[in-house]
Amino acid sequence: MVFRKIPGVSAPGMGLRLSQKFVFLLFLSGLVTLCFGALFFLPDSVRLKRIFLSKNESPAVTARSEGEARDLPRKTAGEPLKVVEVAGGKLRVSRRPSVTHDARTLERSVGTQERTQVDAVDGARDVEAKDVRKGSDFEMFNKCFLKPSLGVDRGKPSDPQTVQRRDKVREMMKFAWDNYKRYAWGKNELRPLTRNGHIGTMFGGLRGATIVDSLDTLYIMGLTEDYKEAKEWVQNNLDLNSNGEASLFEVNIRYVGGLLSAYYLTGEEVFKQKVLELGEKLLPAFSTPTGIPRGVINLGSGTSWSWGWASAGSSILAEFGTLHLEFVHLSELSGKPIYTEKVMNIRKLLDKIEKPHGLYPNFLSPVSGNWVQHHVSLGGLGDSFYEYLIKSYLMSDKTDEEAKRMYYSALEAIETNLVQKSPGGLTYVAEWRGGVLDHKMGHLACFSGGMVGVGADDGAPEKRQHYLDLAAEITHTCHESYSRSATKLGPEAFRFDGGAEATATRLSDRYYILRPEVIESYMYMWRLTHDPKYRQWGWEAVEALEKHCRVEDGYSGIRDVYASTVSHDNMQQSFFLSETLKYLYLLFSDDDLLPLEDWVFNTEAHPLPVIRKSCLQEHGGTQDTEQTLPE
Ligand code: DMJ
Repeated sequence: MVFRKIPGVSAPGMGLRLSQKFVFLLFLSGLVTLCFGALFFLPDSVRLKRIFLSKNESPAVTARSEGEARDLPRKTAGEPLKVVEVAGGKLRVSRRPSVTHDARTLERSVGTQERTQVDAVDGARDVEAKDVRKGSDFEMFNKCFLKPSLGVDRGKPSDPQTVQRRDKVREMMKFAWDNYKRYAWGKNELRPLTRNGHIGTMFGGLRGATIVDSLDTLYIMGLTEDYKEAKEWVQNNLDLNSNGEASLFEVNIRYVGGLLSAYYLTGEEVFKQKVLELGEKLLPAFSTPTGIPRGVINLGSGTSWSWGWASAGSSILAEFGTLHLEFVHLSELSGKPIYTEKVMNIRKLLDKIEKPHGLYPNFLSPVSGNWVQHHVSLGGLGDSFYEYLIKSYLMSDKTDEEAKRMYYSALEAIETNLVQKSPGGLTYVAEWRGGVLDHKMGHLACFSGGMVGVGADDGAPEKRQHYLDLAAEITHTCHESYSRSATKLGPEAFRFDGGAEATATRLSDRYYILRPEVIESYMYMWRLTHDPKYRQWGWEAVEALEKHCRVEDGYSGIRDVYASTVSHDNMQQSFFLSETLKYLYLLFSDDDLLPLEDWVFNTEAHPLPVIRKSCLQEHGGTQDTEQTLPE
């Protein structure tokens, strides 16, 4: 065959035209790519594959599900995102491989680092599954704890008297639980006098509040059989497809908090699945012009509205300000940044808005983003917002500087405007109504002894002792509100005016509904100071509870703490099992049971682990990306 020389084209092209050569090269490179790509589809055991692919190469990570991919920002769909840190107005998002225990989805969900480990053990399927389990969120968090969660001996104290006292609290839990089981199983609370269950309207048709609230208490107390029954109920009966009107706040602190804790303590996947399913149902509540959620949400339709009693359709500070801890963990477990974005948006708005004397009023319009009234309180309506600021900082492994700044400046404003000393020398936190002080302190505000104490280490160093003193003084005042009553239990609210000192003056404030706040502060103060008086005060509370609140078939609140013959309200609140008894048990345990270095308690006493970002990344995370939140 004779090749005709084309002017301008040289001979080494075997006489082909430029366009022919191009097509040929294209074909050749396509063939090479195809052959190389086929290596990925060969089983791991094929030698050829191991020769050509180094251990660090892996198939691309795929999205866990279509739904999930839809929720991810567009440019990153296909790779699960993970929020790992909130600092300086930036939401830092880390891409890390999704992890699942489901062997069927293993292949699809396994990510680069897990795949690397898997390849390292040469492809054996069962080993592969085991290896990935090592990287579950539960396992990763466990690797990042500084201490074992349940201590060396489940926190068993060394002195016999404390052992005895702790055993007594465990017996109280068993008694409360057994009666709930006998008469109210699956309902929200036990009515111990009428021996039946109570459902109520707070949880929007969700059931089993006492069960979900008790999971972690049963677990840490070593009530294993009861814990297992509770877990089985969650697995088989906790129906999240309810259609009722729920309090976003209550569902969050009890159900979301309870399930999260149960997952982080036990690693049981059922809790994670349930909490992620529930978390999704809460998101529509944030669809307001400001992103500040309304108080009530229909869990079925997603419609939300404000409480009828809240003035001018406002949202409540303690409600929308008490989502942060749980929502950050929802992002952790789901890999979806949306939960953290929602609560960061709330944080930003609160940080920016003008505050009277630096104080945060209790009512805010979710439409305009303005305060609706100037009522400020560390008790009901305000309380846990402040608690969540300092705890957000602690839970972020002390990286959430914004939360820290907001907490200490709020505390400064509270000290300047609200903290008072009574003529009798008692320190209390008054309420503030547009500049006028109401010399009243609610039982709920008694959590603040513990809060101020727990934050003492992280403010200005020269203020450490001042904060510890303030915490001790508030806790002392709250103890006085107990010791000045006939029952040795504290009223719902006590006053410091008209001659009153830590006592209720109104009939309507005299009740006690098994609340935990005073005991919560004893527990924190004990851990911080080891002053034996806190254990002694806790024991006095146990005796009072046994004498006045224990009835034949459970525990009940009482209507008047000053009456020598008590009248019962027929309600065993779920927070009695979740908080009151848990804090008592911790008070009589060694500090290594749920150490405060590793765990932060949500406002319903559900322990949530500290998020140690870099450690978690080491055990399964990859690199970070930064995403600035909208101003
Ligand atoms: C609990 O549900 C929580 O502690 C909440 O923050 C306020 N009060 C009750 C118990 O008193």
